[in-house]
Amino acid sequence: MSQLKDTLFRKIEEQRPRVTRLLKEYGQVELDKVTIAQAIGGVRGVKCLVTDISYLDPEEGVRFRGKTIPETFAALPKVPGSEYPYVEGFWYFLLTGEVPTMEQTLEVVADFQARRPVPQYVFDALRAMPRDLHPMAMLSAAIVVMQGESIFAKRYNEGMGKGDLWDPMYEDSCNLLAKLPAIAAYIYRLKYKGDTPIPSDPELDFGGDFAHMMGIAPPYDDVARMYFILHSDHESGNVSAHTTRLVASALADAYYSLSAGVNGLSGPLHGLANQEVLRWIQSKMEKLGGKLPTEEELERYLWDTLNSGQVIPGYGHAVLRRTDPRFSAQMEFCEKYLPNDDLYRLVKMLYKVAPKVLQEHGKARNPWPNVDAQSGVIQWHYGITQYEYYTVLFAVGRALGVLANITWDRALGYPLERPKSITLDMMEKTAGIQ
Ligand code: HAX
Repeated sequence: MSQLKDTLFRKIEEQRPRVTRLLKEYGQVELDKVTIAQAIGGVRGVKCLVTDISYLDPEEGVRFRGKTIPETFAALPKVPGSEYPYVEGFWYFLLTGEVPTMEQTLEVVADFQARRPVPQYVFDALRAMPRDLHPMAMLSAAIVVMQGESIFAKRYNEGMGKGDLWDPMYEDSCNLLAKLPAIAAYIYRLKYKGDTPIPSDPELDFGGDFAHMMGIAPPYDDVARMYFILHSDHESGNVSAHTTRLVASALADAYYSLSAGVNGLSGPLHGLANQEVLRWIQSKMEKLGGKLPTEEELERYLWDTLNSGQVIPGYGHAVLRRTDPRFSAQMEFCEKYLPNDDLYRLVKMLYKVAPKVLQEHGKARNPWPNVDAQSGVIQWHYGITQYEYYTVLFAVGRALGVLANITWDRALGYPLERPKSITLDMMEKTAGIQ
């Protein structure tokens, strides 16, 4: 057994009695009451999901395994010559809650390198798809087309105990994760670079190999590492994480579950917002003949967008009530590497003007930027000018969090998810409406 799997197993053995005790002895303790507004309003704020992988505080932002984003970046072993950590070490950390040593990290790097080769039929399937298909649809299809590789499905069909389900879920998750950079880069080179895929470099780490297969020079390898880690997890209630978890709760394997989660991520109110941000910003610059707008012009543009009934992309959040620390982490990168980039300067100006306008508008509960307000700008700077591709990058990162979650869901034996519905009649009766 690898050090990661060994540590994970030890952690699972520690956690299981905690869940059993909570259920058996404290099962009737109330966490929250559900109101009509919450039932109609997308279950906002209802505490009914459990995960230890990350927690999203409305004021502070996400903590991965108890660590803030800066603490996470500082703690994990770094790729030599790079300022950012190994994605593989982050996977170890997400799964176990323990910061790995360099040796433990390099063991995962080698393990992922061995799991990396993508079956040829995946590339054949991608090539058979219409080239103008959205890259998220391609990614989702490429994941589910590998379902026949699932160790979980095979072992489940052979018959296995509930307590052992985490093991094949872990194996599928590692196999899938290790292959995602190559699949995502293949989609990019197939669709946008004249069908010129670049083979993987077996010596490189997850982020480094992705940058290499995209054909983009350093520091894009660091952009990839930063981006994948920042987008990995945001507790388990957001659409992509929750969809993955819901599908896996029916004991569907990681291939079916992640493909479903990727479909959820493709919504414009969720992961697609990063492509919308850039489209929105650039259409303003185009109208001005490529010039940066003044603050007054930008403010007018914001009002025009709001008055036409559209949202300001990249602003607002269902849980957060402050600037998203994932936005701030990317801003730090931009300040260092692209302070004079026109789009970045516009993002900065927007950060100054948009919260004030949204507050005045008075609808959004959170007028501050989320992760998507910034991410497309960095990708554009490094030559990825195809907006629609940005959500694929988000999906590769998100896979880390959701796959860690469904491995733990099986380890702790969480059951099939099945919330209860009621009718509008029943609700009106409960509310005392005649
Ligand atoms: N611009 C204009 N109006 C906004 C707004 C924004 N950026 N954010 C929220 N509102 C509006 C909502 O549409 C809602 O209006 P209605 O009452 O007419 O329906 C009202 O303000 C209250 O919404 P809320 O409670 O503040 O926010 P929600 O939890 O309903 O929605 C969203 C959260 C992220 C979907 C929302 O803020 C939004 O649409 N933002 C723009 C799109 C975006 O950036 N999405 C990415 C979010 C991060 C993410 O998940 N990335 O994957």
